[in-house]
Amino acid sequence: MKFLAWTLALPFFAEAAPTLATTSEACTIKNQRKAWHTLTRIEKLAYITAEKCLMTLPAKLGLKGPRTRFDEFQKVHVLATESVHFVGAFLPFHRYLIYAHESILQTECNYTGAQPYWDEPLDAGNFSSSVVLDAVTGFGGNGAGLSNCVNDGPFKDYVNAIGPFQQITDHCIDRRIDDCASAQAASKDFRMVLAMVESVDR
Ligand SMILES: [Cu+2]
Repeated sequence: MKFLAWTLALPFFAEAAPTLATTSEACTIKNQRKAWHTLTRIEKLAYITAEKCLMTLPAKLGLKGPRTRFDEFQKVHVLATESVHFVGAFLPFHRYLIYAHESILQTECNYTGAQPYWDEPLDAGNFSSSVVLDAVTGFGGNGAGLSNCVNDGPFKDYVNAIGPFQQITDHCIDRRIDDCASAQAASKDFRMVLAMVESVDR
């Protein structure tokens, strides 16, 4: 959905900055982002390995709280939350954060793939059984117990230093899936939201 919304905005940027067209060059390196369910097992494991690398690299931005490079992304998001949510900067900020995350996986963790994404409409109403949440070739399953700690998969033992919200506390990665709510990831809902965005832009 974000990709499509950004694509819709491109003509407006092109009008405001016509010099962009004269500076563009043909791509020499492909960085094609693919849906998780289309990746091979090797590609999935390569991404998970890179993400775990990020969780072992020491923080370097000097922010209060983060111990690892992974933590730093979460901290930057926490610090920016009040400024970038529910405003026009929402999509550009999050796209930039994802781009930075992808770039650091590649430059600091030897990841040679692109940032994968979750094709959510495929799993609408059924997130809990998505291949994205596989315990071996995914991100682990639903959380359990009162704390909703994820207790399987590659990230089950990570001690998260950032959050909840503005707090700095050590805690597990938690997850609580609501399959009823996930039904709103259906294609028809995406199309409805895009139609709303289009109508506002005009
Ligand atoms: Cu956000």
